[in-house]
Amino acid sequence: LQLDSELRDALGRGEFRLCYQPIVSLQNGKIQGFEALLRWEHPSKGCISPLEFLPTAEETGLILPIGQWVLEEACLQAQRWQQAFLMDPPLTMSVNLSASQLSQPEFIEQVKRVLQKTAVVPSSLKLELTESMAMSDPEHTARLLFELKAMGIQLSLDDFGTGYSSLSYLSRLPIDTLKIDRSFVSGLEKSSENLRILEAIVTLAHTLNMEVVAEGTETIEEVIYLKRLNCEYAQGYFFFKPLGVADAEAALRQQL
Ligand code: G
Ligand code: G
Ligand code: MN
Ligand code: NA
Repeated sequence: LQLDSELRDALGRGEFRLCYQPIVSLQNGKIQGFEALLRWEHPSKGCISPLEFLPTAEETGLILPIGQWVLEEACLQAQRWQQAFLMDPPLTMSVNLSASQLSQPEFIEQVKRVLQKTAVVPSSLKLELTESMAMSDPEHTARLLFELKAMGIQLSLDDFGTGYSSLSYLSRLPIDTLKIDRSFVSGLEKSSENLRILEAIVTLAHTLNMEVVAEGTETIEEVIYLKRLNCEYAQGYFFFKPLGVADAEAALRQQL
């Protein structure tokens, strides 16, 4: 499999696209925003998940131009939707970052350029990083996150609960949102242990003035528990799968 050489050409050939998974308010059931999820439409192999090509993209450094493309495309889409669907607050767009993007010296400049070029409201862009990314170079990451925050951008900690972050360090980072990993959410109604962990994470987040997104919400039972725990948002197949642009627009139109 010539993954790396094919990956190199994929960007130029326009083979990448983004799916958008709605993030839903548990208070009113409305779409608060989307998470942009990368897809590779391979000419012969069909749709390839990022799980399959991100490791190669990281190794080869191709993640940098790909990540830049993702950021720009997601911001463009967010700006279009904000114009077409007036919401208060404006709908958010969450974008996953990779470790190498964060360690790139030009990262802040690139984000600034994308914000200018796309004219998206900075506070509606949410950048997602994982605990391990935050922990790998704590001082550098902290400085970077405060700079992004000063630009008005929101920050989310992805897959929360699966990493090894230091809570004292985390509490000093300007994170707006904890995204609870789906391993704690799925089967919530059948696992009193998961339920207690979830309750503890929500309490922790609220103590630190963070909001909570429950990932991988698949059943009505999970939704009922999450509401009871005062979790603000949910994302998952119970509400929506990752959607193409047309389906995402149909979902937005439905709630007008
Ligand atoms: O889209 P899916 O749910 O299959 O995503 C699989 C994994 O790929 C997830 O861990 C997700 O965070 C990651 N991922 C999806 N899109 C992007 C992206 O644009 N950039 C990075 N770095 N990771 C992504
Ligand atoms: O790591 P990250 O949280 O960014 O990854 C998001 C991934 O989770 C995407 O690959 C998306 O397709 C997947 N996903 C979204 N909702 C659900 C769900 O309800 N159940 C499961 N199993 N996966 C989901
Ligand atoms: Mn994510
Ligand atoms: Na996640």
